[in-house]
Amino acid sequence: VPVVWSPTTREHDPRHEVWVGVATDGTEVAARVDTILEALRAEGHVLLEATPQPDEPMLGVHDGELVGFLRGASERWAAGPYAALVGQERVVPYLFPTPAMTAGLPARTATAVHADAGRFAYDTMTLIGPGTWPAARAAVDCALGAVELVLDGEPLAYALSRPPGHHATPTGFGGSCYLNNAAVAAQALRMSGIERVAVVDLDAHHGNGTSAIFYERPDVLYGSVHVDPAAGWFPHYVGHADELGAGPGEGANRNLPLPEGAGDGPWLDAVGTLADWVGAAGCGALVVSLGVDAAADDPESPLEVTAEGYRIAGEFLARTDLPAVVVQEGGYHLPTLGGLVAAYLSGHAT
Ligand code: SP5
Ligand code: ZN
Repeated sequence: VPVVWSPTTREHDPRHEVWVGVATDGTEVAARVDTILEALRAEGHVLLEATPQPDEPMLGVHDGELVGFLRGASERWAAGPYAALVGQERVVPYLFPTPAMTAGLPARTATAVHADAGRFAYDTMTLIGPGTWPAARAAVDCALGAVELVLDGEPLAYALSRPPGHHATPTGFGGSCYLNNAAVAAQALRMSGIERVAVVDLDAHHGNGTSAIFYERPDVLYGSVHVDPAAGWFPHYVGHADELGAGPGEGANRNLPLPEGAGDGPWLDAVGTLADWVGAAGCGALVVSLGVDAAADDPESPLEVTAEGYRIAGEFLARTDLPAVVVQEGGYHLPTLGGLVAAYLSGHAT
């Protein structure tokens, strides 16, 4: 399976996440790239460096204001007084102008970048450092490189995109995600003339960003299996079973939340349901949001999926017989991360 990656994705170093008011160690670290690369190299996959790709598919799923903010935020922070004053190199979202604060007032921007960040950030865990923009943009290039390979006739290509993307919405960032790599891939497949595209999301968390991007669109199906947000898990407010899409997109969104502790049995039942659903929906291509944080040893989710489970999930999605772009999402247990990705690809490639 061709693997598209970029050394630039290593430049994003979150270092910390501000979680319940505490600066915990960052989970979405640059070393993820290298451990996955090594595992895939060892399996004999072909590694290809991403090349710069056009902005259009990205701007087809994200508001230009979000993109502009992400591009400029780190420099704004460095130029202001606080970076040196507090000894913090990263933009930490600090104030959120939610309707609870600003209802009925004209929309405004904020001069201070840490307050302006609240127009786009929806959590405090997703910090912006000097390397964040180049890495996030390179992650999009990885996804678009994999799309290009599939449009050129590869049945399956893998994008080692990092930082991940599925929590990034049309106008917002959060959940360690800045730009929605998988959604950009789906949009690029659509723009190539494929009339209907499916996104199947295997990450342990619901991909609220991808869901939001396509919620009212009938041309991109979104299906996800994830730990039930109602059980107290990120993204908390989105990912429930009754979210079915809206307007022309009604019926094109499908969420299969699982209880804490669910393992291969119920997880693979859900993956099979999603594979059958997208396989019967008249799609011309598939994007897989491959988070491997549903694995039993992953510190960020309570699901208990095995590497063999991921391999079988790949087999199930291969049965859709759709050309497929697999995009990396979460997965945080460095010792097993690469093996889980390799397991999935071995199942999908057979
Ligand atoms: C792409 C993806 O998998 N994003 C995950 C976003 C959810 N992160 C929630 C983190 C909650 C608490 N983490 C505690 C970390 C302690 N080091
Ligand atoms: Zn996740």
